[in-house]
Amino acid sequence: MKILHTSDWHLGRTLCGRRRHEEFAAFLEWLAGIIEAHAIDALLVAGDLFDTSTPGNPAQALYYRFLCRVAASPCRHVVVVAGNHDSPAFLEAPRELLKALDVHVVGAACEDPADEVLVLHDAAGAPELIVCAVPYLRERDIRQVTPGESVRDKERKLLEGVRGHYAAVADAALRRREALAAEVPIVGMGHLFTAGGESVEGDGVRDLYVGSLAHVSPGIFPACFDYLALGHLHLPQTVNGRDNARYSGSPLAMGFGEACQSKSLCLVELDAAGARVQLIGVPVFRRLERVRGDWEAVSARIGR
Ligand SMILES: [Mn+2]
Repeated sequence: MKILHTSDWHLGRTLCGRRRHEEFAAFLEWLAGIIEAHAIDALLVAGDLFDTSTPGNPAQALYYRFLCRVAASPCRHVVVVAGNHDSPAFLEAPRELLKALDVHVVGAACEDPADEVLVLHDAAGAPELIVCAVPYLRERDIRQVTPGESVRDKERKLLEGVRGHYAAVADAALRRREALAAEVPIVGMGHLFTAGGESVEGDGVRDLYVGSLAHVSPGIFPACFDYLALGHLHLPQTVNGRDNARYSGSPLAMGFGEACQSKSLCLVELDAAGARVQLIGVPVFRRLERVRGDWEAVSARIGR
């Protein structure tokens, strides 16, 4: 089974006040082509689909048009979880309608962790993949506030909350698999910062978590995940060197700080032997460049 993992599209994001609609449109057009060319069975989008909780109409139009195109392609499933930039309510509003297109959306942590477990079926109706679709976990989802707690108590409770949530969802997934009595792979999703992760200055990532969700250690993720598809960090990277646990990274450079990064998607092939990952480079739809020097040098560079 072939899975495509991406995240952090940030549709609607502007750069120095300029709209980037054409770049986003070009990316989604290219992505739809990749899904068709590689005969992808499931597309996983690990959060931050939109840049703000109230995306404008052009960004929404891109998103829905893309989902309709993928729904009409041989790609059988799309799973979307919310990131810290997304509004859970906005993403989930068309949930029932999208379900009819085989697009599954989880905007907020569910009261019953089993509700974040999706069993996806192949064309013949047999289960082919279990997805633990964990969205960005907000403080209120995972932490009970008690009077008089210290900053350290708060951090500890957050980390325990994240670990507990992943453990509960993984447990539910294992129970579902047992009930299916079929050797179906399990894929985890999430949108969070794991310790050791890399970000760069000016990508809008680093400052998000100051004073909020702490950096979880890679050890909190349950061992039953055959692959872990994460979002939040914009630089493509593995989690702690594990080939089957990755941040896909953002497909477009979100700022000049990311201008020199090569952007990619993760194409994951799952079979009895496990997960094999191949990176697919995303073309640069508009080149960003920092120019330094005196005016003569800068103006000469711009003129070229
Ligand atoms: Mn992001």
